[in-house]
Amino acid sequence: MKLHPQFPYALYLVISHEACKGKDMIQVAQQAIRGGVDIIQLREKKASEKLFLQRAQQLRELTEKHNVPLIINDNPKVASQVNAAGIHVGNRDSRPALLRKKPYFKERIIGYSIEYLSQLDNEQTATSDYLGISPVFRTDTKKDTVTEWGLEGISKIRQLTTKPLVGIGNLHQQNAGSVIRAGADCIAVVSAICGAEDPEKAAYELKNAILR
Ligand code: TZP
Repeated sequence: MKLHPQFPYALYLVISHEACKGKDMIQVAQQAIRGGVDIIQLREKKASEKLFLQRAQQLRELTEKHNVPLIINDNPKVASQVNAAGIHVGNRDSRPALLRKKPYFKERIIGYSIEYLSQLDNEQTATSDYLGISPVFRTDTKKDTVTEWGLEGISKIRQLTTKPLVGIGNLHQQNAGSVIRAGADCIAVVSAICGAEDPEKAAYELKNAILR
């Protein structure tokens, strides 16, 4: 595969304390980085602001050491407090066009999830750096989703935009390659790495499946 020049990452880990199911989140992230994860998003939907910040700070220390960009899910304050590389927002979260006007996000990565084709024409898409195709396949990790894009959905979106596309939703070693071949630039996963017995091995095998 060829990396997208504006988003040169192939394997994207979306992590939370909860998804690590009792394992130490920072250790899981460290193993995932060793296995080949290129970029990490901290997505804490259930944590208090204080815990979110604490976890973000710990993850920032680790990612900085390994030169891996850290993206914060839908919390501009935490993102700027930890000097994150960027932010990811869903269709019902903060608006990319508004975030872009804030000095902190002017030059940082803004990711935006696509749930409807009509979003492709809006100002939010125009001001974001990459689009999350959410979800590619239905997943128990996030149940409040609208469209199951499938491989056909990715191909369709690929024809309509040159923006970097990040597929997410029930992706694993067996289907990651087909998602890239359908037109995605990057694969994002939660459980395929956080829920794996050996996160390093899981990341390594996923990366191979993508780059093959
Ligand atoms: N957005 C769309 S699907 C999803 C998110 C955050 C969760 C993906 O989790 P998993 O475990 O990789 O299916």
